[in-house]
Amino acid sequence: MTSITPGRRRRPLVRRAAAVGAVALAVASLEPVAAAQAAPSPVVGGTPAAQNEFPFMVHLSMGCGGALYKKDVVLTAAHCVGGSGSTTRITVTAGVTDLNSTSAIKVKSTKVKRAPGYDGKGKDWALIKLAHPVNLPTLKIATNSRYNRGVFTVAGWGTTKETSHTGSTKLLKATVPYVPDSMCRWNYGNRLTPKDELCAGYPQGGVDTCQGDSGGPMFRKDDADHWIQVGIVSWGDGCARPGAPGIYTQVDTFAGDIARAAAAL
Ligand code: 4AZ
Repeated sequence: MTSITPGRRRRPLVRRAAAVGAVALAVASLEPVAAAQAAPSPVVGGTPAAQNEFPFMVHLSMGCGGALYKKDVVLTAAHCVGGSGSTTRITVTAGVTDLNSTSAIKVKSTKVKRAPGYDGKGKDWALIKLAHPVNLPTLKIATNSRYNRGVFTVAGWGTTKETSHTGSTKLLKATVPYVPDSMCRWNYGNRLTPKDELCAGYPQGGVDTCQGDSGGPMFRKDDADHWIQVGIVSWGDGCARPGAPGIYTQVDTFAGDIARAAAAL
């Protein structure tokens, strides 16, 4: 049994899901306690996603998003989980846009692998192993920086505004343009870890990921017109504020680590 310790908290404004995940995992192999309640939640300035539009999208019971990396492995954010180790406490909901749908596929976790060395700054990725594979398409991850540009799609069940604590149970989607690190630094300064993080959003704000979207994918089409994941919803100063882009884990930086961790999970 490996250690399961709550992650260090920082940026309380935007990392509320972290604490929930930490609690969920911290108790994972200990005594049962009340399960952490997932905030029903979705993306500021978004529109409903169609059934089967993003079949790799999953919802995690601690109130985060994720994407199917393998049929039995979900890629999410490190700040959504409390550490690495065995846990059956996470329920993964797949195959639906409506979390209340009777056709939802629900699978329990067996293990979590959080990014080695994760300390709340950068490295915001984690893998969740499922009790059994689900028969749904996976989302390929970027292995180089060539797709870290252009316009990205984000999707999630997070809140629809910064001040909300609840949202829709339906999956929402939005598109947000790439923001270069040099511009992203205008707002975030040294809080941004450029090699570990990608920024996206409109200068005027209005469209963004928000609380509860964490761990979900940011993706675009590759040259072969297939979806490719370039980011993981990580943090930001509030949601959809002018001049404060959303911050995403830069997936290509960790593609090798993620592949090795998934193979070993
Ligand atoms: C959150 O609390 C969160 N605007 C996720 C993404 C963003 C802000 C907050 C980006 O999970």
